Amino acid sequence: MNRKIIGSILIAALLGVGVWMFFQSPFSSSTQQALPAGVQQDGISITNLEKPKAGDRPVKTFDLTAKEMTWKINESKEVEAWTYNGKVPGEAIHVTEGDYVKVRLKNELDVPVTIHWHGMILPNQMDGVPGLTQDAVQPGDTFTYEFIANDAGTYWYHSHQHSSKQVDKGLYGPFIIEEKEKKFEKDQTYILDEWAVNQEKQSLANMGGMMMGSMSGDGEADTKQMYDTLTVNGKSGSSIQPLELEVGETTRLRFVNAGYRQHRLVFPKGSMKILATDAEDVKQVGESINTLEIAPGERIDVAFTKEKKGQEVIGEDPQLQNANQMKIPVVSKQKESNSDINDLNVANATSVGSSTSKGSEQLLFDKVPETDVSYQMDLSMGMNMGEGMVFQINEEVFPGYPYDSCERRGHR
Ligand SMILES: [Cu+2]
Repeated sequence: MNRKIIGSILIAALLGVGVWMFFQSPFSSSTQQALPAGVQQDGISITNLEKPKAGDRPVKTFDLTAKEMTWKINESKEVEAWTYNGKVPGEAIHVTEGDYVKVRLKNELDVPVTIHWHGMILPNQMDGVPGLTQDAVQPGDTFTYEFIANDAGTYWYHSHQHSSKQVDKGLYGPFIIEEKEKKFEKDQTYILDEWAVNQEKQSLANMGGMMMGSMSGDGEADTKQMYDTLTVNGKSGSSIQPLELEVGETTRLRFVNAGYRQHRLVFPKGSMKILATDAEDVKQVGESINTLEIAPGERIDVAFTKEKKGQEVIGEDPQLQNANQMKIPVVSKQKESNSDINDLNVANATSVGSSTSKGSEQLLFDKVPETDVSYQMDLSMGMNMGEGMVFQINEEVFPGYPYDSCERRGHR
């Protein structure tokens, strides 16, 4: 480990809460464990820590190559994407609880990358946070991640190097840890995302020109207003692969939101039950719901049953922008007539509480615990000199201290 990293670690430890705040972005779920208190005490650098050992566990090995690809979103839209193994989302990784996982990352891009395993509790040096837990993997270099897949559930992986740009350009994929005994025979993962296709075209046309503010000139969109295309597993609209299911059949559906926008998915009424949020099993009690609000970075698993004959649809709430582009048709192999299409019914939609996180709390606890201290954090976008659009907490950007302007309430 170089001195720069040790420096970063010391600064990180000193800044404490400030760094914690920074890494609480939707794209770094488990990095609060990255503050390496042990480093100062015994002087061992994270990168020299001993790797986990496979023992007699089954070893599952995967190769992921980060590379550029022209990715076809549908018949008329394509983007210059950054991918793991030439696909968006990247190669799906399925392992079984208890497996020892080895992932060899090769970087064929001309920028450094890493892989962060979103939601997984891992040994620090496998967490994929450049400058904190590893050096970023340079162009042409490789790095092998090794860890035990401990807790069954839905996770995803993504680059953590300049993640606002690299995840946006497609460097993400599903990571599924299956239970030793699967509860559902059928199992399908859907990763939601949004793209700035038209901006990319304009930006390519203006290559070398002066692009101001929110446009970096290479297709990266920094503001959510610029996203004009919604995708499910990298495809949009009629290019989205239908879900094949017979009437009465139940499947596990795993949803991951890899984008910057909250999505609200509407299901046919009475067809869906929540199984887990963020890889934590939940028990859905009370009234049936048919709307899922899924925040950036969040994962929600549901059991879905095809109740009706004919084609059904799971899709973005039609009241939201570009909703038509995010529709998963549910079809049976038997021939169906067009008159049998059962489209989304928003009028009957009931959501999971007023926001997803509140809903998750309600799902996770029989009685939601009362808080002692609460902070108000207003998330917004602002303009910064030299940087263009920035994400802010209480109008501060890292390393600012957003609590200064926070109202601290109810402290005992
Ligand atoms: Cu993440």
